[in-house]
Amino acid sequence: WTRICCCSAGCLNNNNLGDLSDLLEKFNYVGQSCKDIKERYGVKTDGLYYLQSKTGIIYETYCDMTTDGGGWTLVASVHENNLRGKCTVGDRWTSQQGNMDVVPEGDGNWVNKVTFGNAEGATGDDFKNPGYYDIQAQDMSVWHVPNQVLMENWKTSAIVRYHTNSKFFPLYGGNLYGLFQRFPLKYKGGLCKIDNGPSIPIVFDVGDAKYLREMYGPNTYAETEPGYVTFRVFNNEQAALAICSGVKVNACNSEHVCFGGGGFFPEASPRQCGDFAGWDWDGYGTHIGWSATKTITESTVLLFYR
Ligand code: 3S6
Ligand code: CA
Ligand code: CA
Repeated sequence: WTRICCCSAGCLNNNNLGDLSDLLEKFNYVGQSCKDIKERYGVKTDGLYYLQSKTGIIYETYCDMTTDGGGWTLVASVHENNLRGKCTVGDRWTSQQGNMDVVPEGDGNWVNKVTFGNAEGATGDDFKNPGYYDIQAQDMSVWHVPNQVLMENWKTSAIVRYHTNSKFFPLYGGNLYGLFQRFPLKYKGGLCKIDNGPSIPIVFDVGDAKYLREMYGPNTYAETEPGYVTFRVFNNEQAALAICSGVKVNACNSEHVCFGGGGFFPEASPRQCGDFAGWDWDGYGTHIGWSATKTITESTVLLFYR
């Protein structure tokens, strides 16, 4: 047959039915999260899937369907496009408006519903999708992947990969959006260390705790304890930082081991303002003093929920 149905809008035929089935193929598996898709359809393949938020937004993101049983949804990436630009364009996870005490919360993207970027481009620029605020999660997974690596190689190219397994998110609002409502990222919003947020133990899928801790500057070793992910810490000058990947911080020069945060970093202004804060304090990528390695400085942080 060549036509199965005609109406005033036209006919369905072999050609456009083929197109339609190609389109529908993409929606074979749809769910509110990668965990939802895994549980509904039993899929075991890493890659891009369509998700639908509670409010009906359809979006595409990467699912890790294998690590520790799979079901991990990529919800965001934190990419540093130019560590020498201090709260300039691209610093969406701190401020793109300059280092300014009159904008203490910076761009506010940790606690709003603005989305940006795309999944395939997540190692080339910042990414944030509706899952960031929509998915009620239990645990978090973090990958540090060298900038510009292609999606099919993320998993094998990651310098470190780890996840939490304590189901901590429900205690703190169900996801990062909820956590940072409870622990605001605001300059002068609290004091180091008494107002710092939670440190959650992590288990490594690639690399280990010591390797990750030692990616930060040698001077930071005395201020950190490996094997945790830490949220919302203040530094000596009351700047707020969002996430300290791989470490608990026991002192207050946290700008060298944490990323993201509010809009004002007083010490040697504007040198610590930007998505990767003061990771270049003793030179870019030098791994001297307070400076991180070039490897971690030039890697994007991928954030997953499950
Ligand atoms: C181990 C060297 C300590 O140097 C200090 O670190 C210096 O006095 C400060 O200016 C500097 C920064 O606060 C590091 O964050
Ligand atoms: Ca950025
Ligand atoms: Ca300092």
